[in-house]
Amino acid sequence: MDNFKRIAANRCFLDTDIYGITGEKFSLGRDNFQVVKEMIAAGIKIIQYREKDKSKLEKFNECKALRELTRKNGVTFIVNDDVDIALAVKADGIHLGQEDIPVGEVKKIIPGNMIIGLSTHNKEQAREAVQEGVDYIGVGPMFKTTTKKNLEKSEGLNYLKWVSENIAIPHVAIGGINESNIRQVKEHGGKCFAMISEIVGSKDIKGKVNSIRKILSSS
Ligand code: TZP
Ligand code: MG
Repeated sequence: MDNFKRIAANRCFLDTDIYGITGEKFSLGRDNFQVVKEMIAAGIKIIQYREKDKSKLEKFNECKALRELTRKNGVTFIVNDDVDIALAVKADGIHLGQEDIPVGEVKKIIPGNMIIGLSTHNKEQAREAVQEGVDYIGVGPMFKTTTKKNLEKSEGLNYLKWVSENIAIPHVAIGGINESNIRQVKEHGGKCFAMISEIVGSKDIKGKVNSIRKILSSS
């Protein structure tokens, strides 16, 4: 099955606007379940569970509940880092970083229809990701952000432009994207935009998503 078919088969909406990612400490006191409910109500169709400081059990319990919620609402659910949790809750996909278990090894233990996303920060990593057969790549960071510790170096917008012109698999721009710079990201080839703080840190998630969508549709 090729990437696009696999993504379609998994009801994965990478060609449409916003890729939501959790981050409870940026969520203004709301828990991940509440925030994901609000993201879904705002029409976000792909959501990644990402928590760096919680125990395995906490992450598993949250993912179990979020898997149910996303399934009921036809939303694609991706788990960051933890392949075991992705498998246990039957997530639609797993998102890996350059320092996680290698893609080839992960492929040996996940079902063939599970989506694999891989974060990339430069051309070499993007080319390698294609070779390894991932379904989509994360591209970034676009801008400086304090949301991620040990932020990688990247040529940001220029790297995204190169990806959009040279890499055939779907890509998701990430890192410091907000309402004021998203137009620029789109102008550099961005098609799908991952955001943590701009979405989860918004009091009115639906209002925020609507105004981002207005910008995207007018540019
Ligand atoms: N990978 C590169 S930057 C980043 C991740 C997970 C953090 C994105 O968070 P924000 O708040 O949208 O800048
Ligand atoms: Mg990781």
